[in-house]
Amino acid sequence: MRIDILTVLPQLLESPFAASIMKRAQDKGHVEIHVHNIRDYSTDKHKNVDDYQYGGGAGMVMSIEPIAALIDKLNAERSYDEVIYMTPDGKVLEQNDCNQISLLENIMILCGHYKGVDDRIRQHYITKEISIGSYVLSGGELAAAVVVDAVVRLIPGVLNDETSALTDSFQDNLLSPPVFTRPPEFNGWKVPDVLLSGNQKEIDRWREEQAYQRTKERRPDLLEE
Ligand code: 6GU
Repeated sequence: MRIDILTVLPQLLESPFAASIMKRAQDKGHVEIHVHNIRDYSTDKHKNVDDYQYGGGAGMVMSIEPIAALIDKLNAERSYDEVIYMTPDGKVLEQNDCNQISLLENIMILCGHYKGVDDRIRQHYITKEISIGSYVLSGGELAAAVVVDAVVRLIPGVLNDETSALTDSFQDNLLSPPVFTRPPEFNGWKVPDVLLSGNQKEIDRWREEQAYQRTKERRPDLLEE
């Protein structure tokens, strides 16, 4: 998979992909992540990437020219399955969206800033609009990093058996059961006996029951789906 991220703040997207599973996924060739600075495509003499909005009002709008120049350049190099715009008024991301995006070959992700982008970008270039929740971030970069992380870990081969995505919370509309490791007792707080029993059938049954109970208590909406 190839992911091109379009941003006015490329610094914000350096560390999220430079460690752990995201780094290994790139090193092993499962994904290429390219971060592009929109400002490099400004032809304005001050390298501006935003302007006052028509009709008046506070807040700047990201201009169409530099973004269009960058998207046109990328489109000429390869064909993209989706051009995603990160925006608080997009569809709220869920695991199923991530599963679908993880099957794609090439995607672009445009990060919004200020009051957003000139709407003609959305009308003529964007194929999917994503939000990561009902709250407002200063820009789309952190949200884009969330999407990339959630998607890349689903690409076959990125995770090994121990970190398998198949047992993640949400994959079966259930939250994950509680987990424990050594020591078996700390401060008098004990690990549930069943996990030390060696009876795999009992353990599996206990985990299923716990997953169901947790989901019922914390996210009953998932059980209704
Ligand atoms: Cl994608 N962008 C911004 N700026 N805020 C958000 C968001 C995106 N998703 C939730 N809040």
